Amino acid sequence: MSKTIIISNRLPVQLQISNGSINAIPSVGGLATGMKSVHTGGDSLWIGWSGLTDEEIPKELILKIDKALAKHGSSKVNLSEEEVNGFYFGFSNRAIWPLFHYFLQYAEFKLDHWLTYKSVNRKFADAIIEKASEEDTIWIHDYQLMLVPKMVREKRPKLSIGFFLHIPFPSYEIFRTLPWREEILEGLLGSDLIGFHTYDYERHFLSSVRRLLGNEVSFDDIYVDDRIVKVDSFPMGIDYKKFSDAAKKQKEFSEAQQSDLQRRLDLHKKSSPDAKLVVSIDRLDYSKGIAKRLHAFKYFLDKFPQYKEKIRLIILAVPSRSNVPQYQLLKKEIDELVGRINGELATVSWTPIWYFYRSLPFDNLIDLYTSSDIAWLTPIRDGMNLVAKEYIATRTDKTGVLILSEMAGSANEMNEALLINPNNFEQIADTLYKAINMPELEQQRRNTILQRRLKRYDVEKWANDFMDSLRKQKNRDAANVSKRLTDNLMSAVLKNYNKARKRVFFIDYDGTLTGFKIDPQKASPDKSLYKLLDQLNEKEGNDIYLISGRDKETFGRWFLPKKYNMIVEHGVWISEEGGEFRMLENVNKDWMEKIYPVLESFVDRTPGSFIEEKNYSLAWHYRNTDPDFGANRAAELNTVLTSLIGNDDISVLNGNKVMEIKSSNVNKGRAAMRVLPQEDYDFIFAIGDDWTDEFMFQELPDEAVTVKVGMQNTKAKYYIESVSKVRNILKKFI
Ligand code: GDG
Repeated sequence: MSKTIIISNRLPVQLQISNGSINAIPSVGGLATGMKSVHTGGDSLWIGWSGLTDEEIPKELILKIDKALAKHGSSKVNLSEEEVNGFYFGFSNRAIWPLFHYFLQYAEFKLDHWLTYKSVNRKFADAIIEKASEEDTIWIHDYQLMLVPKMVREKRPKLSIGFFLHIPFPSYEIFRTLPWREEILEGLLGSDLIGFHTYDYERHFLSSVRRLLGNEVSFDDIYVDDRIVKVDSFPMGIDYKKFSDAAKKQKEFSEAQQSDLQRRLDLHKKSSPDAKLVVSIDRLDYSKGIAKRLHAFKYFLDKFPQYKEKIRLIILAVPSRSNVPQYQLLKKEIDELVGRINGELATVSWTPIWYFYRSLPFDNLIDLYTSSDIAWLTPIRDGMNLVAKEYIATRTDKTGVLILSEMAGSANEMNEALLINPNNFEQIADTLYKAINMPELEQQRRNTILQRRLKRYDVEKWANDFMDSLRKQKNRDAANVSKRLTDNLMSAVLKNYNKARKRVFFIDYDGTLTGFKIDPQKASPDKSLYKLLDQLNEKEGNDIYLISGRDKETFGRWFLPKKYNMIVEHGVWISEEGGEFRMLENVNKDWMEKIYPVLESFVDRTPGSFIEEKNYSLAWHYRNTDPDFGANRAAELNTVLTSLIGNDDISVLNGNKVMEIKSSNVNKGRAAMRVLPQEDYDFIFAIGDDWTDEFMFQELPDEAVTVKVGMQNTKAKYYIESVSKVRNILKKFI
């Protein structure tokens, strides 16, 4: 039976060792809860680090620990202290975390950290390879394990692999500063599906892939060798029911059942009819903007002094990564700031800030959420921010105001919250004022909408959506695979070929017989290509047509007086058996004068693009421009040309990074069909890589063997993955 394997840095179980006995306690964190529906029964396994280094685990307990973890469907990856330091505290949290949260100034790029990151990723990958069978589905989590997908794919090419990034993916301008940027992208592209919290992170990732690796990207599909990798956004939700049920239960508590914290919170609320509680909960992390929030609070109290003695800010900062120097500095900064503000403003009956530097039990968390009139979350960058969602879920009477930084992923889905820029103190102070004075009806209106959405798209739905999408991707792959020109299919093609008496080959040039070059003039044929074409052509019964959009001068220079046929400029000219070019199609070129200056203006405004002037067509090449910019300009040019062309009999072809304007009655399909009746062919073969070749695939008779180079949608019967395979296929006909 196939199983699901989940991989994350940490296992969803906490290990406690005391007096030789082991206690494995399931974690209650968001991820562990969310994965419940995926991580169930005997058909799933969770692989991760236990939280204890090799040095911390007594040798005699290893087996016992493995058994205890197995009971929770978990299996551990063993890490030494040195590995944890280099991989987790080092590369993950001193390079990737700051960089991906736009704290470039904190990012440390150390070679030894990177090398440990790589070797630990290899350990995780090996653990998967050891446990996975061919039909299994693998879901890898987060920034600590970005190299794992490729490492697994190399050993197990058929596995279905998903990856989800829980933190932001930064813009290309930030990402490109990473010394090992290509390896990180290639690592991720080992997946079948890559998920992000928001569309912004997704488009940043796609842009980096296009710019740094040069892969072809079409909408959210990335073409990687013989695979299509899908990228999508899945905004993570919370266990809504758990939070709202806990809040309901807490409301029914008698005074005796209440926590000490709850009593303290109630005391504050009773201190004055307009007393307000504002809560903020985060890990102590510079990305969460705690220091700025404190400054903003002081700013607010200076601007609106009437709220002194009435408003209290509760800061719950959960200790995090205290081994990393930057976090130690931050702790010091926050301690001092809280001390300074409290020292300056406190009165005998009022302390403006209650500051907890610890993790509180779940029930206390609920006390804080349900008692606070306002949740104030001001991250400078945050992948999602689940606290914002949890606060809303606990507001059973629908009151309460959420102030949320627009830099948090969750702000995308929580428009009804009061969104702020965490750097704008004036705006924050005014928003806090607005929140304090927001009428209850208004609060309820906003929260009703928010709650409805959070309830619907909860964490279980998130996990199931991701898994569904991964399954669909696998099925899509399988559908694609059926068109791949495999060895078996090729044998059948060869059988027909050998039986045939008269055979014809239509072979495209650029992107088919040769890869793309920055300068198209440099893509001239090499010796082995001449040899291959000569041999194919000399074979009894074979006719070859090189069929290209190139101009006749270039092809004449490269191939004359070779004895094969050539159709150039998409079908305007033909040369047969080494003869001079003659016109195959009568075409009008009056339009060129009108269009040329338009293309020139696009060249001027699009660095890296150029015009190729052919006898009967004009091509605007944009392969060497910035990919996004080039694509935008191409769309713009398309609009301009469409309006200019009007009723003229010309058309615009969108090729592979080239737009070609030519007479409408010229295309490769029409040209191929004109030469076809000259002989009684009983084997027809056509191969090409781009849009212009689709005309041929469409026009040729049904029995023709048509082959697309690349995995994009095609009218061809078969495809092969890349240009590197074309010559081997053709060699089989010799
Ligand atoms: C990363 C991304 C993304 C907090 N204090 C206590 C406590 N918590 C719980 C909260 C919440 C969780 O911790 C924090 O989740 P966040 O989403 O706010 O932030 P990160 O830890 O930075 O998580 C983030 C997330 O991954 C998921 O993809 O949203 O952007 O940075 O669930 O309730 N829980 C208890 N006591 C506490 O004191 N029991």
